[in-house]
Amino acid sequence: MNKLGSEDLAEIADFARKIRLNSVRMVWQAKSGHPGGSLSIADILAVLYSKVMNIDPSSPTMPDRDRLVMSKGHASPAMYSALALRGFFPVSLLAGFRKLSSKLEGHVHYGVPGVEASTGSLGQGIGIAVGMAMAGKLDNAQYRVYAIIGDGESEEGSVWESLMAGYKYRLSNLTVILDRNMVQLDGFTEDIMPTPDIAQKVRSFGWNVIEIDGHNYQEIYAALLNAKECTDLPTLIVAHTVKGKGVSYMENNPKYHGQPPESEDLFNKAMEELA
Ligand SMILES: Cc1ncc(C[n+]2csc(CCOP(=O)(O)OP(=O)(O)O)c2C)c(N)n1
Repeated sequence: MNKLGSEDLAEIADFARKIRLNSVRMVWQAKSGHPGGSLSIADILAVLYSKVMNIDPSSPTMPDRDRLVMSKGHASPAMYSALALRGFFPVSLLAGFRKLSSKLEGHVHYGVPGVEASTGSLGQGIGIAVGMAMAGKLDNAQYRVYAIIGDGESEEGSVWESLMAGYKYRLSNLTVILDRNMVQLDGFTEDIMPTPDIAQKVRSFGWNVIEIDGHNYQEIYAALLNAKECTDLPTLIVAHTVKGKGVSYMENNPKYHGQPPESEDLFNKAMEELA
């Protein structure tokens, strides 16, 4: 079945809503962090962690688990929220984000249950995922590897080296999701380094490429299943998203790439809009 039922949809919506609420709250409490690129991937994480990935939070290192590398490692608020809500560690620990003595560092950190690789230096995580997928093939293992990359991140040459390797080694066990929100750190990707028709570019690298609305649960789910069914090529899902999705004043606003709401009023407004 490639379609989600109404109960599944409601469950995913609730999961995504909680990822967003927790992400903004964490950045607000820490007085630093990255809300925009966390809000853009909340729906994708919700589908992956609730309906697609083979994981067991009570056994986070089971050998055949699916692996996810958050290559855009600054999206740690969303990643940690998804893992906590899924049961890898208590949700109460999210309050320690970016604080001394907490494991929840500002960028996704190995050692937090459910995290497969430390990331934050853009362009590195996708290469780690390629290595994991190669190991999986060599071992004849059943697991799949997922990587989430940013469009600003894709200005790194190492992303394209990884894409070439993914094709050469026919890593059909690898799904890369590109968060195509059109915004990077301090501006719009198409002003800073345009990549028109990035789907076509990656297709020409030999990959199976699917374009979706990255906030539509049915489309996210169908694309992830399509990737699983593609047994001879790695898959790139170009997920068209909105940076800051769900908080009106953050949407498409580069300012909220890496800063919390400036006032308690703005924080409360975000909480109300996301509730
Ligand atoms: C190698 C490297 N260069 C620069 C940075 C600083 N940096 C952090 S996030 C970011 C922008 C990333 O944009 P994008 O990949 O589009 O992320 P998103 O908009 O999805 O949050 C930059 C330049 C970094 N973390 N790593």
